[in-house]
Amino acid sequence: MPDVAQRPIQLDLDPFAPAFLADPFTGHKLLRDAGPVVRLERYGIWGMARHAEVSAALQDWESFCSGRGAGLTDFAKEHAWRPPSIILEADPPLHTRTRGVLAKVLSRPALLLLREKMERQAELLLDEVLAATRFDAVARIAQAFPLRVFPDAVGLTPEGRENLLPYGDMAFNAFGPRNAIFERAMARASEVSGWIMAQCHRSALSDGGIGAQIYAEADAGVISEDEAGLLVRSLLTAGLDTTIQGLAHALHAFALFPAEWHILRQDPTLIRNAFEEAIRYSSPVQTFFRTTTREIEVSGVTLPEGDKVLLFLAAANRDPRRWSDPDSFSVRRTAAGHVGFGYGIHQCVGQMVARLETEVLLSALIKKVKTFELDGSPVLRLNNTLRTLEQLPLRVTLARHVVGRTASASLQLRVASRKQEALDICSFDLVDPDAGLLPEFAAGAHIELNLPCGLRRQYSICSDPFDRHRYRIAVLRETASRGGSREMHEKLEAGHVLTASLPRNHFALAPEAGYSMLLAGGIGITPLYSMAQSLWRQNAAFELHYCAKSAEHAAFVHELESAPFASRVRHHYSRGEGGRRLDLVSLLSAAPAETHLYVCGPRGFIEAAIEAARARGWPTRRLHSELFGAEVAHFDSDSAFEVELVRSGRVVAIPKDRTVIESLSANGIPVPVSCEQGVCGTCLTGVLQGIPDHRDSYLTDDERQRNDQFTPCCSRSKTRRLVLDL
Ligand code: QZP
Repeated sequence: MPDVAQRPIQLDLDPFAPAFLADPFTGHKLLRDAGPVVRLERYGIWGMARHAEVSAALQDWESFCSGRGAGLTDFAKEHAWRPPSIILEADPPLHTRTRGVLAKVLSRPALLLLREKMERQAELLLDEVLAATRFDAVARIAQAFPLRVFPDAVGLTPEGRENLLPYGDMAFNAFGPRNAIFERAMARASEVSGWIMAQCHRSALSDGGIGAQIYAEADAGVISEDEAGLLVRSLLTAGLDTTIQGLAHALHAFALFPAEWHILRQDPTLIRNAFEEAIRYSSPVQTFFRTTTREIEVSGVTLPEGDKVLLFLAAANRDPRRWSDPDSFSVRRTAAGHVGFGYGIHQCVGQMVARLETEVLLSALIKKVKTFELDGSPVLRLNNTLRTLEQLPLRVTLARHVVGRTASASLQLRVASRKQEALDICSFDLVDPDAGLLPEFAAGAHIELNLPCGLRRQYSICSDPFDRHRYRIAVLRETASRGGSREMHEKLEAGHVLTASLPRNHFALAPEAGYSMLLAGGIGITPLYSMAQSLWRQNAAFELHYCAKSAEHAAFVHELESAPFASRVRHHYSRGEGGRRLDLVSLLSAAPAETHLYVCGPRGFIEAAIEAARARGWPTRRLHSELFGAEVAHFDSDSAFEVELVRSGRVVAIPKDRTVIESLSANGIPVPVSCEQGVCGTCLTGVLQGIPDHRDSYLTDDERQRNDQFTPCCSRSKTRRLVLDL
């Protein structure tokens, strides 16, 4: 085809008419099949409904701006129904600054502090609702849950909260034309808006809430007092109807695809993906507008400057050009790349709120509900932007037993005993609450504990893998603790029951090792102690070197001295007389050929040992390490490094000006990715060796320190090479 401008395809279609909104699927197919860009003459606007064009327009914020409004109203020509949002309806540089504030207060680490409270609320709510087996899931669950957790999290007063949903109804309708649906929503506009605006003031918000955290950014000078108020307004506009409808549609999808519920119950680790797929499949936010900032050609059609462009997110999310079997809901599908949250710089900054609420609710629901089905037709409430379920009648059957241990990938563990092992080190014996056998683990494995305060912490198992009756862990009380080790030391007593992950292992013994050298630094003894017991049972040759500040700082000293393998253990102390410090160089030179080295401890300890071994020519395959402790290493940003993909053995160079994702994709290795700014966690990838330079706002400090995963969309490497679980 010659490369000439094509005449635009015109459609006489009203995407805001009741018939279209009641059944958008027919209209979406028509729009997609009509062409990559269509002219919607009724409104004098352009429309895009295919994934490729929608996604490209969302990423090109310089050509398709938001500052002239994300609705049909062009702020350059007409009055907005309220002062524009300073994040949604703004472009850089204003947007960059305001987004930074919300990104911080809505980041996953910030929200995880709310998780435990949410989990309790979900349990309570579901116990109330499931007293009946037939109910309206919109009112009882999809609305009730966010209404119980979100306004509290923001810090709103209890009075007047009934204004929140009418306000959302107004705002989402106001992105469309001034039709009858809009007029109905605006009936009580001044009263409702008045209440909302009053809640945005600093004085209306309780201490410690997300609202107060936004005002703290005003105190820090990042935004003005007025801007803080407008950002609180953004939370109140966008934070409730969206998550409510996300939940409602997710429940609807499971009722329509009952086999998917079954799959989720068998493997709850799919919940995260199920959330993503529910957003793709249902697209609560159906459409959004941009405005062209210049004349721009899109797939052969020239759009002039200053025109409104309607992006059909929901149509793109079911575009058969992008998705196979797009109208099926499948919790195993890779849904990353959907545009249900938008894409690019404006991608939903509150997505972690939605994700957390949905994950918490689904996690509680799979334990309690075995099957559910529609108990009548769902009722829609037509809205110009948000696909809104007003009623979802469900009938459920309850699970007689909670989801089983093998299916749920989580464990209940009872603290059988605790013991002070050394200065600041306490060990805990964790057992099955029913006195049964625990799942097997191999030496080097760790478990993740959900602490009562809501924090999650990973601990290596230091007991003998042969002993299936207990997992023993040992915890160092860290002075810079963010709460985990303090809670373990001060609160965790015999008799307490915790949930934990199944054992996972990123630090396993190499099966082929002829001789093993185990080097422990401080609390790094834990996985190595387990390894020593395992190697002893296998009659394998090994030596264990245990470095600590002093004998008082070392755990398990007496046990190790009376162990059957005591002759293979050497203690090294850095403080005090005697000078029994570890001499790495002579140790490594005396090692038999083909020795494998296992190192665990603080970063500096590991790096010194690994570097010394490398310097003596030890190949990577004989070097194994796991990082403990909390130091922040030297920040050597934006240098080149390389990644090794463990499954294929391929090594890919990452130049200093390219992300890992970009470099992998340029080498034909696609990794699912979404926000490309370290917010969403979609691209989270396991790291088997090397130390990532974390640049995301997804991982908690604790998760970063483990260095066993990173976000390749924005994070880099502190070591010359990262070995990835790809
Ligand atoms: C609404 C605001 C689906 C979103 C576009 C919802 C939304 C986001 C932000 C705001 C309003 O900033 O007021």
